[in-house]
Amino acid sequence: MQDSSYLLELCDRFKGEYPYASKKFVELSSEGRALVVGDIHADFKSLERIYTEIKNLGKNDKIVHLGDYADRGNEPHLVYTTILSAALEYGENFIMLKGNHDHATGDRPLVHPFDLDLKLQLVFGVDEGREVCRQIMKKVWPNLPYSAIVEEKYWFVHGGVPTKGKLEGTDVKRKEIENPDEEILWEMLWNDPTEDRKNGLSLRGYNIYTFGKTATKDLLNELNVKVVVRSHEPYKLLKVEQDGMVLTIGSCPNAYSMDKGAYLLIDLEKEVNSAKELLNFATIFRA
Ligand SMILES: [Mn+2]
Repeated sequence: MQDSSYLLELCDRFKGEYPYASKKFVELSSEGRALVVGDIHADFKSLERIYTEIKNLGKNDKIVHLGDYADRGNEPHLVYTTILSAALEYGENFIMLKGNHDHATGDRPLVHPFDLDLKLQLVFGVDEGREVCRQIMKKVWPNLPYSAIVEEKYWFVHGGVPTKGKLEGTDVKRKEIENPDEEILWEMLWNDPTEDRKNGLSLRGYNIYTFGKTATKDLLNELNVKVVVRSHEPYKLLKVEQDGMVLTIGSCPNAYSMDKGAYLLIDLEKEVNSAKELLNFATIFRA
């Protein structure tokens, strides 16, 4: 069995040392570049591949993780150890967003598959594994920001646009994105885009919706940005949707039995009008 003390120490330090630990909404400057990483889902091999880019980053460059760190893959301990150490090392330049797999109501994660507990037990032994899982849920998850913005350009979020159950469009205000209630947060973590104008019900579950083009346009206007950059559907790999208003990125091919994964290294200083332009900043790697 492996020793869990370093990972437990990282969990302990996270709330006090990670600069966005108490923030729900991160405002990023448009200086430098952003290494944007989609869902990882315990796919450590892909994370290592993506992190080879870090050595090329400068002091104004950022790393933006779009959430979903564990479940599915077999190495959540290595993924959490690596990402939490990077969060503490890069501080303000490291944005570790919350995904639906990094969210609990009380101490109950409301997601399937939820295998973090079991996978950690396999690595650390039953008691220690359970304890590491508890500590991640208690000390890391509640301290992850929900979304990030680069003014006039990008809104980064795990799932997407909240609809509050409206049939078409959304009247969610910037203040509600900055400080969402549980219902809006839930939709930000769980929703997926549809190519319809209207919103729809999602097969994913209760109070989850597909957001249509009108809702996306409404929120882009409200936030004064051009593109929603999100993950949550890794099998889309790198997909421009809704006439260039939405980009979906998938970064964990090994967790989804895919042969390729993707990440972005966006030049934030460049003007942007469509998600299509982001394809120029993408790298596709082999699983
Ligand atoms: Mn997800």
